[in-house]
Amino acid sequence: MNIPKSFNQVDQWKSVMFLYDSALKEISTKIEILNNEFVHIYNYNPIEHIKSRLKTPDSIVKKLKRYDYDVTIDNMVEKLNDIAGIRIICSFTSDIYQIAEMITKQSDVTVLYVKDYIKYPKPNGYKSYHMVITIPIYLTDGPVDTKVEIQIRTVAMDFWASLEHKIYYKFEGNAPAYLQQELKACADVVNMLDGKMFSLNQAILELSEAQQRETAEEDMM
Ligand code: 0O2
Repeated sequence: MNIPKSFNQVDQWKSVMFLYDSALKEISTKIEILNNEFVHIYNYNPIEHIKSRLKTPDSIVKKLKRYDYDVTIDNMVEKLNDIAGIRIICSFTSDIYQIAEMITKQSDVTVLYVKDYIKYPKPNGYKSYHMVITIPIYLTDGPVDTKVEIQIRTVAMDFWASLEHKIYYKFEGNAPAYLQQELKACADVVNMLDGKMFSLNQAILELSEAQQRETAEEDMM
C-alpha cells in the first residue's frame, strides 16, 4: 500500500484509516449490488446481513504486540490484514461458497489468500470462510490497493463465534476446560443444525419446483 506521505504520525494515521474506511465502503457497496442482482435474477437473497468494522487502535496495538512486531504505522499496514473487516452472514453453507466466488470474479478485487475454516474447522470448533483481498481506492494521485478481510459464515456459525469470542476475551484465552468442551459440543450442534436446515431448504425447493411443473402442465391442457 502506498500510504500518502504526510508530515507527522497523526496525519499518516488519519490517511491510513481513511483508506481502510473507504475500502469498507467500496466492498460493502459491491456486495450489496451482487446480492441485489441475485435477488433480481433468482428471486433469492443469499445474504442475511452484513457487518463492517475498523479495528480499534487498542486492538491494532495488541495484535502487533501479540506477533512481536514494533508498533509502527508501516508494520500495521504490512503485517495486519484485518484492520478493515467485513462479515457476511448467510443462511446456508452453500451460500458461503457462492458469495466467495462472486467476490473473487470481480475484476478489481485481488484475492491475497483464503482460509477455509469450514472445510478445515479450528480445533475449538470455529467455522468461517475468510478471504483477504485488496481493492483499489482511487485518490487524486492514483489508485491505492487496500486490504480488507472478509469473513463469510452462516447465522448459526456467527452465533457460536460471537459467544466463543466473548468467552475467549473474558478468560484471556484460558477459559476453564469444561467451558471449552461445552463450546466444542455446541459447535457440533451448529454443524448438525446447518446440515439439517440445508436439507430442509433443498426439500422445500424441490417441492415448489414440482408444484410449478404441475401447474405448467395443467395450463397446457
Ligand atoms: P478480533 O478481536 O476479532 O479482531 P492473519 O490475519 O491471517 O495474519 P489471523 O488474525 O490469525 O492472522 O487470521 P485468522 O485466523 O483468519 O483470524 C482473523 C479473525 O478471525 C480473528 O481476528 C477473529 O475475529 C476471527 N477468528 C479466528 N479464529 C477465531 C476463533 O477461534 N474464534 C472466534 N470467535 N473468532 C476467530 P483477531 O484479530 O484474532 O481477533
